[in-house]
Amino acid sequence: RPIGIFDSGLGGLTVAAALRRTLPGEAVAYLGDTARVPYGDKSVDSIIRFAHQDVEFMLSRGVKLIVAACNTVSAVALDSLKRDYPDEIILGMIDSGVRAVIDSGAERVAVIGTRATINSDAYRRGIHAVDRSIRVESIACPLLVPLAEEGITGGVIAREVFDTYLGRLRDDPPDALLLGCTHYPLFAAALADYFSGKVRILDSATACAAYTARFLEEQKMAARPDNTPSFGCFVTDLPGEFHRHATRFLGAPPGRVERISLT
Ligand code: DGN
Repeated sequence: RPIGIFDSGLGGLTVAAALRRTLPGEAVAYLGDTARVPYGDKSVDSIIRFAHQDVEFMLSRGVKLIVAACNTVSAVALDSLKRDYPDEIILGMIDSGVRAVIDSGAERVAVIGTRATINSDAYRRGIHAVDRSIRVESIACPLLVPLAEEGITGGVIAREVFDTYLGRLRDDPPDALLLGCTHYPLFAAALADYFSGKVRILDSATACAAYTARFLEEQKMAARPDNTPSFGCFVTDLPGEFHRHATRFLGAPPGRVERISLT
């Protein structure tokens, strides 16, 4: 059975890419709710409602586990999903991101994400549940999502946007920067450069993939070695547009993209 990965749109493909690198033998079904992206600026009620519909669709595809590959959904709706689907395995982005911060040994970390993720305070709460002594600065960087979708992941425009949100950290850099949004791994190189290599960049997509791989191994749910891996995408709007941008996020062409409706 496939692993179901869902996101508000394209961004979760960075998680799918990391998962395919870590678990090349697995079948993956990806859902991007492109008709309603971005979730990051929506209300908590809307995000929870959309996330429930995303999960229902994933279950209809017979997946063995679901990865909420959207930091916004994970920060805002995961508790509600776990309450309403107690028999299903739903993994989010927060626990693995928190683990990456703890394992980095950082004493001071900046967490960046969408407005909804930062307003939820989920990463800070998660980090402090493990270690209260870590200093956490949380900063919403909403412009980075459209920038990544436009393919502007470096150069003067990206630098201006970094200055707007992260300028104050440049003079007094934290030990680590957690990329708490699906789109931000695309800026990893430019951000490392922006901080002159002084800040450790922690990528929540890679962290989530490693966490999922460990989980499958522990639960003896990993695909058998003779499994034929596959990758299929479902979107709620404009499959052609998704296809055009997907390679940048996935690192490879996405294959077949089917349009579906969630409502
Ligand atoms: N996928 C969202 C996240 O990781 O928070 C970013 C895109 C969005 O919905 N704003």
